[in-house]
Amino acid sequence: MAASPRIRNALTLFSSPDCVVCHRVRLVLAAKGVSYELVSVDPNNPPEDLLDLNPYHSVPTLVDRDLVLYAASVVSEYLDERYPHPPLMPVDPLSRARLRLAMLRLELEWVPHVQAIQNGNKVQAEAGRKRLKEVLLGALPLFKASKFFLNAEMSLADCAVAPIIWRLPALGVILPKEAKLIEDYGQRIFRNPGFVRSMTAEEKQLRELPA
Ligand SMILES: N[C@@H](CCC(=O)N[C@@H](CS)C(=O)NCC(=O)O)C(=O)O
Repeated sequence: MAASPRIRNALTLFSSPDCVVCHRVRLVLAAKGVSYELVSVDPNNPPEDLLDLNPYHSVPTLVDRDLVLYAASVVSEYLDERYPHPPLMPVDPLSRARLRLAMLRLELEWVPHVQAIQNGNKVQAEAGRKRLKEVLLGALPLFKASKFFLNAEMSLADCAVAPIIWRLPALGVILPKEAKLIEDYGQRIFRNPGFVRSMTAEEKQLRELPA
């Protein structure tokens, strides 16, 4: 579908102010150093442009001239190919497939708990906290394996993982001491100037940046 004539910039991202999935795409854009127009969306009251462009009305939605993309995985992979430097995927097919699978599992098994905590009722939020803690502890070996998530260099997977780790204190998810390396991993990413650039004012309030 063609982009709406109301969209002024070639590259435009529809994004919500505290959305872990939107943050993932904003982090990819920040890592690439790409400038774009940010359209801030209240998911409960999406603007007409978004209703016209995306049949699911979801954020993040990216418009690049006549191309309209949605689903964070599709948008992130497109951006990595469209702006190849720095590359955010390894080159060999095996490592690429592993990272894609990890990102899929994160979408299916981690993100719904974040959203339950943010948007659910008290019972759903409490269940979300418990499950998110469990999946993170279950993933400890993955955080141990390399400097970044399943990879020696920062990748699209870190762009998906780090926004979740950033939110843990605000979500009320407190990890035990033996999970310190998850926090250490987070701090490595949070120190990156791209991470700071990726955040909205609302997200910056969620915790202190490392010194
Ligand atoms: N699978 C989608 C999910 C994104 C998502 O859950 N977005 C939420 C905001 S955090 C949203 O747009 N909710 C409103 C809706 O889906 O109508 C993606 O990867 O982009």
